[in-house]
Amino acid sequence: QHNPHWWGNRNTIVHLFEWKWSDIAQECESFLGPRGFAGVQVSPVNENIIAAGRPWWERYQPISYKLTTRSGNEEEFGDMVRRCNDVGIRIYVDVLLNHMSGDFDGVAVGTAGTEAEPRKKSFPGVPYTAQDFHPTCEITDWNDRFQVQQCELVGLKDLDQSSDWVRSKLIEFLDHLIELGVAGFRVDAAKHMASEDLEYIYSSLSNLNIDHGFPHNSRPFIFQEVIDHGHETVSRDEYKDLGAVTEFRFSEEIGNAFRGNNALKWLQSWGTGWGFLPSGQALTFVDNHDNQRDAGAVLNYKSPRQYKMATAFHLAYPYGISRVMSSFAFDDHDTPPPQDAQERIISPEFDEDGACVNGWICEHRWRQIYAMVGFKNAVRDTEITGWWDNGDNQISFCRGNKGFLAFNNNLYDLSQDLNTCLPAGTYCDVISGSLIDGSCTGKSVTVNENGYGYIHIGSDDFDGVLALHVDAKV
Ligand code: QV4
Repeated sequence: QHNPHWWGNRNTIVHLFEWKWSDIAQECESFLGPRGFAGVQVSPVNENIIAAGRPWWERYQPISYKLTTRSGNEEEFGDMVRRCNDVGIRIYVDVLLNHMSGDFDGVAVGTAGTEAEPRKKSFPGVPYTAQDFHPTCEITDWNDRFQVQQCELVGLKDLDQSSDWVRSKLIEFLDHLIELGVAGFRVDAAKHMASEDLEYIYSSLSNLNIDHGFPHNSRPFIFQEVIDHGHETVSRDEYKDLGAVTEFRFSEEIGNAFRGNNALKWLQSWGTGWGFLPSGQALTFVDNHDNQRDAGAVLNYKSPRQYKMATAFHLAYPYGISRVMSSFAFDDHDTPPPQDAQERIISPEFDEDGACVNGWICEHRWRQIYAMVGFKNAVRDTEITGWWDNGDNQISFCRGNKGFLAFNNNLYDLSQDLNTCLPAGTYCDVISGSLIDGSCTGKSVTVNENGYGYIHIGSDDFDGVLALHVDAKV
């Protein structure tokens, strides 16, 4: 179940973290469709606990499978899926199959008004009782398979997926979403579930809904959250044949490279050459909603220059199933999404350039990022050719004869003739500007009969990357 069911030449998923369904529907129609995105990963859709201050992570603590959260209700969800599918944007839901909520004193009331007593493992809204869960224990040794898969991840009540009842409830929940037209699922905390149980669940799911434009017998796309740094007892290899797996090493290594801890010239062998999963099994990202909050090598929107360069490389190099992060501004791990005084999530607002202004970061609306989504579509099905580097942090390469990329992460200028592999003509750099009414609003490059063009990226230029492709030829 590795096929994401993209439309046409589309290639890129965006995670609209904590967005409301009505805003996503609008975004599909007004921005994502026209800009050539392929799909959206949405936040968890089922009822969750209400945590004080409304941190984003309350949505990772389920109370029932009713589709009411701060993002909207079932009707709004269904409307979003239909409207997005109508403009060729697929919806993938973040699903919590591993656990229910953590401890809560007394009776908890969820976002759909359902009551539960998590401490007693009593979730009448499903219903689940204590016998549907693994015994309570803590994960202290992350290389102990029993603990990782049968104890409680940060105290979250751990469902027993080998039980027929639990399986049937999870399948019913996922099938309900398939009926509503989704294309697949991000499986949260997959590592904390036995792969045999997941295999049973995935293979029991319905085919995708033909009323939403999916071909007959289409299987749901599955991508599983398994964090594997390369030395884990529970490894990504146990899951990769069931569906795609999040490739966390990609995120860490691309961060290292563009932070300057590893010369860009080494990226020539990017992909499986770095020990990553085979391309079709790897869900790739510069950052995700968890690791963007951790200190370390991973880049996030707070280092925009390097972040845009890393994203350009991510989307230009033909490896993996690409996902772009779209964040809200945060100070610490618990910062809630933009909300009003009644704790309702607020809608994004945009300035005249289309950038988000009211607490939403919307990396996917940064020109340098959505332009690379267009680049990836334009060069689809071509290979890397014509690799060049200066032996250090200046590199360039072609995507067949359809696209060309150059990066300068050195503290001196890149100024020289390089092989762009493109047909002769003048091309707009889609990073510094766009092709508008037949001319370039940013840099342009003239390519001669031999495919060479003069490339300049100053060390103090606003962006350290330049990108040309055939759809932005003057
Ligand atoms: C606290 C203590 C625990 C204690 C527990 C007891 O920290 O030690 O056992 O109380 O009651 C929140 C709080 C956390 C709290 C927990 C339970 O932050 O302090 O535990 O709730 O009340 C998200 C957040 C977590 C959040 C959780 C549930 O990141 O902070 O916990 O949601 O709301 C591993 C896994 C990987 C996982 C990753 C974070 O292998 O699968 O850790 N990633 C996914 C999601 C992630 C999510 C979860 C899993 C859980 O991507 O966003 O965690 O669904 O690497």
